[in-house]
Amino acid sequence: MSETDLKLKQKTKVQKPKLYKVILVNDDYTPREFVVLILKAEFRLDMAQAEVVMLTAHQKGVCVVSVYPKDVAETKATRAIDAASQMGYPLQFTVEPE
Ligand code: NFA
Repeated sequence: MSETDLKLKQKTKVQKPKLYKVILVNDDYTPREFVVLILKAEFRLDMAQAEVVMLTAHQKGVCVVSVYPKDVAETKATRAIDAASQMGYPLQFTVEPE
C-alpha cells in the first residue's frame, strides 16, 4: 500500500463523532434542589456548575448542560427524565446536534 493510501485510510478512520447538546428545560414544578441533584448525579456537574445551569434554565427557559456523542446524550437525557418522572416531576431534557 502506498503512503498516500495509508494517509487516506487514516483520515477516514479518525473522524470525530458528532456531538449533541443536552438541554435542560425549565418548568414551574420541579424543585430547584432536585434539578441540581440530577445535574450532579447524571451529568457529573459540580455544585457550582449545577447551580449556574439550573438558574440559567430557570431564568431563560433553557440551558445547555453538556455535549456528548449521540448515544451518550440520549441515554443521559432519558435517565434524567425517568428519575424525575419517578418522583412525580415533569422535568424535561432535549437533545440536539451541536
Ligand atoms: N423553575 C423551577 C422552580 O422554580 C426550577 C427549575 C429550574 C425547573 C430549571 C426546571 C429547570 N422550582
